[in-house]
Amino acid sequence: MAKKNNDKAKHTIRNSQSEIQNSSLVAVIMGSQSDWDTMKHAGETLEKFGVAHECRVISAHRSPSLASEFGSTAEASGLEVIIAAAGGAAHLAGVMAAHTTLPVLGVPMRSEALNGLDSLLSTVQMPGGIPVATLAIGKPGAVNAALFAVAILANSRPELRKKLHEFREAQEAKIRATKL
Ligand code: RP5
Repeated sequence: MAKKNNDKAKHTIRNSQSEIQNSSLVAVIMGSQSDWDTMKHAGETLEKFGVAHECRVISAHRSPSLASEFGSTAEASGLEVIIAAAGGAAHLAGVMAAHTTLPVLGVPMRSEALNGLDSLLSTVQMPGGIPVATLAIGKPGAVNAALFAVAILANSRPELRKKLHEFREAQEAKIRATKL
C-alpha cells in the first residue's frame, strides 16, 4: 500500500494546498534502453519539480507503428510536452512532431561512431512546418529538456513558475558561494 501511494505521488504535480494533476503531463521517450543512463537525468529533473511524467522506450525505426500510435494519441491522452531522445540516425523526435502539435523537445544522444554529431544533425534539421526544439547532446540536453518542459507547463501553473525561480536562485547562490 505504501509503495502504491508512493508511485501515485511520483506521477502527480503537487502544490502546498492540493494535488492538481494525476496523469502524465510530460512523456520522456527514447529510442533504446541504452539511452536511459542519459535520459534518467530528464526523469530526475521532472521528479524534482513534482511534474507527472512517464518514461518509455519507443523506436522510430524498430517499432514504427508504436511510434506513430504514441504520437497520434499523445494529445488526447493528456500529455502536454514530449521529450524524445535518440542517437545516430535520430528520427524519433521528428517522427513525434510529425504526428502531434504538442511541443516536442529533441535530445541527441552521444553516439559511438560520431560522438553525437550525427544525432544532433538528424534531430535539429527538421523541415519548415514540423518543429522540434533541439537541446544539447547528452546529459545537459536531458536536464535542459526537462527544465524546458517545466517552463512550458509553468506558463499556466504559477506554482511551477515559483519553483523555477527558486531553482535559478539556488543555482546562482551556489556559484556565489563557491570558493576556490
Ligand atoms: C538509437 O540507436 C537509439 O536511440 C540509441 O541511441 C542508438 C543505439 O541503440 P542500441 O543499438 O543501443 O539499441 O535508435
